[in-house]
Formats: sequence, C-alpha cells, structure tokens
Amino acid sequence: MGERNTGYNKGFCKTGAKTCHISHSIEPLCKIQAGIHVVPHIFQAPHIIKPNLSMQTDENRWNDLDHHYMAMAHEQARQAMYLSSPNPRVGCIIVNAGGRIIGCGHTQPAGEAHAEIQALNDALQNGEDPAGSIVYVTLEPCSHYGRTPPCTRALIQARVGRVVIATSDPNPLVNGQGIEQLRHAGIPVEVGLLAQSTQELNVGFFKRMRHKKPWVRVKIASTLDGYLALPNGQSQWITGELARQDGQKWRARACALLSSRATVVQDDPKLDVRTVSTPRQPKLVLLDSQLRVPPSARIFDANRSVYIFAAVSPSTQNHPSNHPSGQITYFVAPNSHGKIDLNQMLECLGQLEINELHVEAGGTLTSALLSGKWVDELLIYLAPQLMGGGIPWAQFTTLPTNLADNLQLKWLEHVAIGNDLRLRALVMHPPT
Ligand code: AOF
Ligand code: ZN
Repeated sequence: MGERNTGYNKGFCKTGAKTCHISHSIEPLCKIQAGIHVVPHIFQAPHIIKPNLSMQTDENRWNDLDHHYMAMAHEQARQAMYLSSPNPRVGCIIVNAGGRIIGCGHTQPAGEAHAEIQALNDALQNGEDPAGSIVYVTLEPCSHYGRTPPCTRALIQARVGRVVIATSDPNPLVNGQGIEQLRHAGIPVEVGLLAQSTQELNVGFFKRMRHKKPWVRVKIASTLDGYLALPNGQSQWITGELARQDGQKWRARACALLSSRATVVQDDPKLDVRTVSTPRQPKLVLLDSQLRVPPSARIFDANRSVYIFAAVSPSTQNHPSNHPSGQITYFVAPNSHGKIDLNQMLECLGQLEINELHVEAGGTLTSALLSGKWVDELLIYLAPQLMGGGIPWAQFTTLPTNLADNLQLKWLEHVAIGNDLRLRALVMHPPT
C-alpha cells in the first residue's frame, strides 16, 4: 500500500439523521395497497438476488477455515444486537495471508461506522495492513452513500485480496451492486456462506426491505390450555421469573414494542427494558383508537419515543395539557369501522424504519393481527398450569369450517426456561 491510511470512511456525516419525513404528521399516512399479503419466507432461500449475478450458494465450496471465520463474523454481528437498528446486524473479520485475524468489527449505531469500516480501522489500529487480506462479512458491503459512505470504496481503497459474503443486501439501494463494484475493481467475491445465519439475525431488516413492513413477533404468556388471564382480567404472573427475564431480551432486540389501550388500562404495564443492558429503549407503539389512555399511564414513564395510532385526531379533550407529549407522535389511521387500520399502521411503522415489532397485548389485538395475516412469528411462554377457562390468547371472529383452513404454523424451537416452555413458531401464510 502506498500512503499509510489513517482511517477508512473518515469524515462521514455523524448526525444519524433519519430520512423519514412523516414523524410529525397526524394525518392518515399511507395509502392502503390492496392485495398486499406478507409471506414470511425469511428463513427460506432468499429470492432477492438479481438473476444476472453469478453467485454460488453451495456451502461445500468453502473449507473449514472459511466456515470458522464466517462463524466468527456472525459472533461479531450478534454484538450489534441492541445497537445497530434500523441498520442490520453485520459482522466482519479480516484475515491476513498468514491466516491471522488482523481486524474485526460490527455495525455501530445508525450514522456511525458499518462493520467493514470498524474492521478495517481495527486492523490499522493494530498496525496491520489489510492489503491482500481475506474479508469475511455477513452482509454484502454497501455501495451507496447513505448516512455513511460506501463500504465498497473503503475495501477497494484498502486493496483487500478477497471478500467472502454470507448473503446479498436486500436493500434496493445495494442489492448486488456492492458485489459488482468489488468484482469490477478486480477483487474476487464469493457469496452464500452461512447466509441463513445472517437472515435469522436480521429477520426484521430483511422483512422491511422486501415488504416495507416490520417483522411482527407476538409474545404470549399462557397456561397450557391457552389462557392469558382469568375472566376478571388477572394475569400477573402466569409464567415464572426466568421466562419473564427471557422476555426482556426479546423486547430489547426489537425496534418497537406494541400494545393496546385495553392492555395498558387493564395492567398498567411499563413495557420497557429493565434487565438487559442496552444503549437504547425500543420505541413504544400504542393503539388507542379513541385516545382514551390517561396521561398517568406508566407506559409514558420511560424515556423513549411513543407513537400513538388512533382513529380520531388529538384534541384538548383527549390530549390533556398534562400529557407527557414531548416524545409523542400521533398517527390518525381509521378504518371504515372507526377502528385503527392495522395494515396502514404496519406500513407506517415500515416507513419509520421499524425492523422488528414486538407485540405484547391481549387476545383481541393478537387475534386481529393473526386474522389479518400480519403476524410473522409467535413467541409463546407456556406455564405448566391449567385455567380451565378464562381469556384465550387467540379467538377469531370467523372460524374455519375445514381443518385445512386453520392458520398453519411451523415450529422454530421449543426450550425449557425455568419451569416454563418457550415455543417459537412461524406463521405460514398461504402464498397469494
Ligand atoms: C454494510 N455494513 O455493517 C451495515 C450495512 O445509512 P448508512 O450509510 O448507515 O447505510 C445503511 C444501509 O447500509 C442499510 O440499509 C444496509 O443496506 C447497509 N448496512 N452495510 O456494508 C454494515 N450495517
Ligand atoms: Zn457499509
């Protein structure tokens, strides 16, 4: 390398400013696009790659060391779990010609360095020259000027010798162009090693990029016979302490938590992250069609942005002067029944760059989301108890007349957490 580098992609904009232009609107935001159905195929082979790109996806092509370093890159990516949103969780490992790791990095908060830049700068700080090295990165390097300059530019400038990528970037601004730019610069690029790990770690980012809506994960804490609460509404606590702590991790990784007026009025939950060390609280999305949640509700106590979706406009009656309004943005999105248009709400959250939406609500909202085929994943904590009756977590207004029409799920995992079971399932929507 000629002139010694003092750092890659230095001087980029660090404002972290969002490009979203809708945060102050109280008008209906998104036109409903009829006929759009979300098909959660995130764990299946992606079909986002431009067909003219020659990408090999046979993992057998790579040797044990390639697998090892890409697994390490994914460990790096996991360090961005609570950090990088709305950007994807990406990790990068740089290995020199002697097989020694000279730099590693993961995505920083939006507006700051991407994984590759972190890794290149790490190599420089270690006094190492990345020229000729192999770069293992869990997502296709970006090729565009976003909040930061393109990572491809930095990799080309560093004259790296080879780039191994887990999977291409579904962001339409990148989507194969990063690979093309590197190849065009004469750098050999291979794609497809541990692609599924990247997709699983970034279900929300992939869903938003492909479908412009968040990945909707509904959390349920239920008795074995499927009840959330006694008929008198009592629901604390069905599952044990360990399950509740585990639930905090799922809250922490989400961009936003969603709940309903009914749950907020009934339980007065804080709905925040307390037992996980995280640099940011997820945003709170409250569905309150008639704007009746009182300003004293504990959900307003946490220091975070609150998005309230309603079917009516805020006024002095329903938005009293003592409302903690500083961080509240209202969205008015009525449907023809005077309720909140859930499809429009999800489209708005997509525009607001919400990747993973974590729902903690009662049976009514959960059932409405399931009926509308908007749920991607169920996260169920099942307690070894029978209630024999009560408030069920799913009750549809229209029941199937044929077993084949039941909402089909696919188990992702079942694990014991203390005395409870954690079940995760994908909701399989029929292809449309
Ligand atoms: C990478 N490495 O670590 C990440 C990438 O606004 P910017 O400049 O931060 O760009 C954000 C986009 O860059 C994001 O939507 C995604 O396409 C890509 N994220 N790319 O090469 C990374 N986080
Ligand atoms: Zn980048």
